[in-house]
Amino acid sequence: MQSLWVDRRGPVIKGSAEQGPLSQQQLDEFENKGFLFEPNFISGDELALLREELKALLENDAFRGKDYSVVEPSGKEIRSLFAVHYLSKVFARLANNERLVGRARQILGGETYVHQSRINYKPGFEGKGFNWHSDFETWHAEDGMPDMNAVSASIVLTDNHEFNGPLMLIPGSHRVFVPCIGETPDNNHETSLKKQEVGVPSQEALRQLIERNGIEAPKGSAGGLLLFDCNTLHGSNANMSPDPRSNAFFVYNRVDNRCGEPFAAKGRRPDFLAHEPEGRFEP
Ligand code: 6CS
Ligand code: FE
Repeated sequence: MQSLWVDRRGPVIKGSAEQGPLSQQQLDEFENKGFLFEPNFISGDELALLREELKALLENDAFRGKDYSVVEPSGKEIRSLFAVHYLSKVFARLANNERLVGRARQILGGETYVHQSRINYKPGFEGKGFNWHSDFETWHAEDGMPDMNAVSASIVLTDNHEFNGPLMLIPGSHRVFVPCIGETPDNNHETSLKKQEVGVPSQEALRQLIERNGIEAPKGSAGGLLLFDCNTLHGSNANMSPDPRSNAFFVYNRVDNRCGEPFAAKGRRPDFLAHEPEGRFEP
């Protein structure tokens, strides 16, 4: 019987506590669990400005219908807005903020660039979920990302509670690579960004990994920071509450891990999903 997964080789954390800003204890937690949640990372006026910009971007009709603005399966509400660090000066400043870049550099052990940015809006009642998946599986297969040297920084912009679909993660799942069955369909992203059905782990692999370490869903008020490894299995439920669950994500990739030809897809995905280190993006 084919094995459910392949064990990941080598350390997850490639930097050191001496570099800062994360402590040895925080690095150890990330190494063991594959994620680290820091409540109240951003607050006050800085958070208020981000929330205003979140609303302005959501209401900007210029983005409607563009490939980087993905709507929910219902076709109405915006599900994800990609390349936000190119669309917004406020989010560009946040993406380049040393408090984030320093964490990424410390975890990855080298200089980084933004491989992808997005705001997942998950509007009240309408925001649908995301099936369990490893981002690295997609970025390796479809964007040509060679190794697991990328980290996602998710900034919680609206309160995340148990009813509005907080991000759920399987602790320790970053230590195994779960191969996904089936070929990558052409232009897979045109459906996977709305509802990912291809490139998802088997239920047996999920069952065994969840039996080992359970599921965690960091919750809390707006302003928290969730750092998670590119290979940590995660997903989220639909939003069953009136409260939006809007998070901004920046994916930092190590410069020497830049994307090349896809490892399991016929063609490269559009640049709003996989930026080049020196790339420009024309909205
Ligand atoms: O395909 C991607 O790049 C996106 N898909 C998911 C479900 N998470 C990561 C990323 O935003
Ligand atoms: Fe994801």
